[in-house]
Amino acid sequence: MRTNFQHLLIQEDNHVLKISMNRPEVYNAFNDTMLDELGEVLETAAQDAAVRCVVLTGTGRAFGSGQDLRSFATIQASRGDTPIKVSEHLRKYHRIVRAIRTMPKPVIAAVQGVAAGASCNIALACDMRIAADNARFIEAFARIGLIPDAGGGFFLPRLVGIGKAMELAMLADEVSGQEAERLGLVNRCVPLDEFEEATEAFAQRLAAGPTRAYALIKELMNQSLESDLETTLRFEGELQDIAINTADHREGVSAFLEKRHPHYQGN
Ligand code: LHQ
Repeated sequence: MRTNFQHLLIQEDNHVLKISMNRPEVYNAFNDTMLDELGEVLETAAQDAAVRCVVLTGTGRAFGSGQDLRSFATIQASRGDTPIKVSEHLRKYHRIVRAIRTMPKPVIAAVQGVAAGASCNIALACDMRIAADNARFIEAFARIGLIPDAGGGFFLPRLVGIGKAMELAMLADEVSGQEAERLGLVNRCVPLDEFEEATEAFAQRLAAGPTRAYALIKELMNQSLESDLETTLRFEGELQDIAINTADHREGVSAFLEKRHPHYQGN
């Protein structure tokens, strides 16, 4: 896997791939290079069997501040009075959201400090979120007359319900780490001085789990978000047919019967 990125730091340890967005001087705002690099590394990680859990985080005092407004203003200015079609540019975000959702392994967002705009929504697209108690989630879009993008229109109402999603999107107020935990926006919020250790423990636990079953769980949950009971029951059967034939399932049952901890290989 390529590790020499301009705006990403990459660490691989014990089957956990940690991707740190690294433009701390702008709170890790997305420019084109960082968007492309993140898309690339996520797609590579999806294919790499040695990676069994991915952690997405930010350096400095933020997870990320969304689109780099300075670099986008330059593009806007160069167009003069011609209307801009931002949907082309948003494809770079869609590549990232798709890579996260289809990745056959867990992806955790580890959020400390600011997570605003598209960065907030990339965190919401991850499978789970761990936050430090200094986290500041901001659906910042309406502050500048925009609407949630980068998947926020899909994940936000599904995570917090339609009423709260409307409030967060329209008022664009900050949500603290503790409040995010209460709302179900994050899975857990921990004190900042325990954040790194807690994130690592969370990721290592997932990386030691039955990775193939996790991939099937993702498929099931993704499908369930857009489906009815009958279709979901049928799909559960199809996926369980796969899970029951995995080496990890056999190991799990053997470990249970032998009263020991299972050692999952991820297949
Ligand atoms: C930034 C940014 C930033 C550049 C902080 N850009 N420099 C998609 C497609 C096309 C167009 C538009 O958008 C999108 C999707 C989106 O993501 S829209 C939403 C874009 N993001 C925002 O609107 C958030 C903008 N940032 C803020 O409102 C504040 O910075 C927050 C509330 C995040 C943090 O406030 P503070 O804690 O007071 O920090 P700060 O404002 O002092 O920021 C620290 C530095 O980071 C500062 O630089 P400086 O040189 O002055 O120290 C900021 O200019 C820079 N920065 N966000 N998105």
